[in-house]
Amino acid sequence: MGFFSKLVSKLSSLTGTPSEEVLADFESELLKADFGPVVTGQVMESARRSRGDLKERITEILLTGFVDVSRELVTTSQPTTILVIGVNGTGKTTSVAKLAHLLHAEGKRVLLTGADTFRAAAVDQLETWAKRVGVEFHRGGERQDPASVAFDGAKRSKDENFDVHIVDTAGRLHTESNLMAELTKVRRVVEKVVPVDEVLLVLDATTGQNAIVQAKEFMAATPITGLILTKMDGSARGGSVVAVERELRIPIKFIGIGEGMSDLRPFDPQRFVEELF
Ligand SMILES: Nc1nc2c(ncn2[C@@H]2O[C@H](COP(=O)(O)OP(=O)(O)OP(=O)(O)O)[C@@H](O)[C@H]2O)c(=O)[nH]1
Ligand SMILES: [Mg+2]
Repeated sequence: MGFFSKLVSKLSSLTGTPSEEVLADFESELLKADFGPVVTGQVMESARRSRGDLKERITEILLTGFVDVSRELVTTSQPTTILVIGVNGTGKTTSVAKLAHLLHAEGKRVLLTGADTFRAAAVDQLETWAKRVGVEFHRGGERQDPASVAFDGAKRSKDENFDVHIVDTAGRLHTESNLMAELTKVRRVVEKVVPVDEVLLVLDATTGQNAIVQAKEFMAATPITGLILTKMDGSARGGSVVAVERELRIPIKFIGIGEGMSDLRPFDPQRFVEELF
């Protein structure tokens, strides 16, 4: 049963105006689920005037928060080139593996480049994933500059006619301006070889409003074409999907729902909202 089912049926079953206590409970559920202050405010306003059509009204409030654009991966370049970025531990490397798995299953030849050269373990982690998924992997030299590794990967992806090249980057704090500048450089250098089709920002759904703060800093460093919201499993905080896209106006292209390579779903707002009821 979806997040709103119980709440809406409770309100709808009341005769007369809902009590302040019932409304306060409802509001705190919405905030706990990370719908954010604006959506929560709009839903509460509807709830106060609660009559039979509450479900339709909430559906409308939620759906208007999503941008009306395609959520398909852009695949214009040859090879399709994807940069994956985000704060430490949000799930970038795992998402790269999941994406690779998805594209590999479509019959695409995929190359992964580990541009996270600060930690040897990070590159090993991606290599392990590449083997598991069954795609090719490009490793840079130890201590090689991330932009230069990404450049080499891009060159290889082109020379060897890969269909898709995905670059995994090191996690970085959105407040560290030199690391943000490095991202700009990674992109610029890759684009000497081939235009970047997608810059996907990975956000951890369980971090709520903080994800929005992070995203704004990344947007200042490089244009972002899509979001991946991870850790949507095992958490009742699905509301961040609505809050994040409403605020950032960037399409959520995928959601991560687990740690395995199959745990990535293309995001569909209509279906998501339906499942909340
Ligand atoms: N439950 C769950 N766990 C996830 C999901 N995505 C990633 N994780 C876990 O989150 C942890 C961090 O994932 P990574 O992919 O290493 O994150 P990262 O952003 O590459 O981390 P850094 O490279 O250190 O910045 C791992 O334990 C993953 O298994 C998801 O959708 N759901
Ligand atoms: Mg990583």
